[in-house]
Amino acid sequence: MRHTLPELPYQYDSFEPYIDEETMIIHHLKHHNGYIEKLNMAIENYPELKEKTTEELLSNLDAVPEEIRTAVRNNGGGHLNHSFFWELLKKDTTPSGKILAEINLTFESFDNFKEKFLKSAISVFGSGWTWLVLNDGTLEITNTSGHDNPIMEGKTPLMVIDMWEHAYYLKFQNEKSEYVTSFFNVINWEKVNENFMEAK
Ligand code: MN3
Repeated sequence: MRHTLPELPYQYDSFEPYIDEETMIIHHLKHHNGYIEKLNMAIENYPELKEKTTEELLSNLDAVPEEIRTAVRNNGGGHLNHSFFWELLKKDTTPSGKILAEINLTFESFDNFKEKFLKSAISVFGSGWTWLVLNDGTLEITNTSGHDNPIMEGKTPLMVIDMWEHAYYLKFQNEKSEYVTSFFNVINWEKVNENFMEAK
């Protein structure tokens, strides 16, 4: 199977003014697609790897031959993380249900969670991602570097923000915290709640 670019269930301008249209277009058609092309190239001569999903590849990198392991890690991770990220964007949802209750329990309040998430995100050095994950039944905020995914450490991703410069630089330049604050207006909390219920 060849990996292909997932179509987005919304228009590129759907998240204005929080995420600009131009960034969405370049991010999806150039960056995400680039990872997919490089992943397909890396596994081209490995029929057994072509049968695997990106989740399967990333959660067991030891099964990937050493000569293509870095390429699979970077580009398979890029494909997996972006596919997950796109699904988490939606305007006008509010945190509610079980996930909100769990956030309040773990972080004392939603505002406290938001503050911790923001701090963690702006502390990403170089390129990486900031995640809300379930780790052994407990909510946790964690950063990964490059395109690493928490499943590589046995954690289940619930929500994520892309902290690579290509995700925000056109609109926010070096104002990382404005980007993260803005992102909080387009988090699909229905989807995060769904991810949480599945992970439990
Ligand atoms: Mn990106």
